[in-house]
Amino acid sequence: MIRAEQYREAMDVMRGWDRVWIIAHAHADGDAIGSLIGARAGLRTVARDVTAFVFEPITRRYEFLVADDPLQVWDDESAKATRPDGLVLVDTCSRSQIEPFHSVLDSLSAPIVVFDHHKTRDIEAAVGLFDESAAAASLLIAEWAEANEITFDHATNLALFAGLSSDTGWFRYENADRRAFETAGRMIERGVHPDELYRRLYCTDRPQRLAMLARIFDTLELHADGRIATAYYTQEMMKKSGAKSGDLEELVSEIGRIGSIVTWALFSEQEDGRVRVNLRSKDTVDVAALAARLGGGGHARAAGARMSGSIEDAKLQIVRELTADLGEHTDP
Ligand SMILES: [Mn+2]
Repeated sequence: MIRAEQYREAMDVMRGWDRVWIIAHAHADGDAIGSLIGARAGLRTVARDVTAFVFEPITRRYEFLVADDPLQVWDDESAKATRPDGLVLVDTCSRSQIEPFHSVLDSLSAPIVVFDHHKTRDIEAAVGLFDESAAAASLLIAEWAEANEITFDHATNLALFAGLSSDTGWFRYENADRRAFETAGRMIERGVHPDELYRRLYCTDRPQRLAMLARIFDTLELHADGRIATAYYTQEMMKKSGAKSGDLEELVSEIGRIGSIVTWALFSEQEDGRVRVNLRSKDTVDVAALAARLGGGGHARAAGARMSGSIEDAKLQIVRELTADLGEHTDP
């Protein structure tokens, strides 16, 4: 838990800033986007020039959250002209997650304030609001605003709720604790309608997403007596189904519906030919540890990394590692 006092001290540091940049991890998910929007709104109460950056255009699903106030897509050129007085990092504190920003980060003298709930941490912060027990970075932003008596407008409340709900799988995951529900409750009090938000976020899939799911399910394999599952997709499969990257968010969760599975992996061939692995675990297995060994990061129940070599090689390696991890947790 982070105390109200710590949130206020963080604000005292930020109060002196005029120009502020806010960044989150690449491939911004719901929580990253919610945190960016919330941090931007909060910072605007103290700083004159606040820009929240994403490294790619955001997923279509979340576009309505920033329809009136878009997030800035990062490009090195515009960054060359100016430098911020302070940098705020949300939903990550890991270099590998902000690759496009490396050259700027290395030459930046501005202090960094971090709001993060991940285990992996290798960026030096002037103020680190780290809380692994927090269900989402959006929750930390909401608490920070409350501690500093900042009132958000409706659009910002919606974005923070979207962030908190997406990182908790709409309040289904282990991290959906009392604090998450209570924070959500306060957002509802301020006018968020979860049913309406759910429809706008999750009942808007394009048929191409389901076409991809069908193809991915075709690749499904069970290992270790059905306790491990793997599946994959290739660029070729994307082409054939007509899916774009925006159609593919959180496909990995669909696999976990099989009862026998304890831990699972979805491999995806990236445009550059590298393989990304998304790892999930229902309990016992800490996939963050495995992801970290591969140079990636994440949470105990959801993590990811990039791997070189073929999908087949990656699969062999991951199944071997997950089998070993499972073994450690099996009672004799
Ligand atoms: Mn998060």
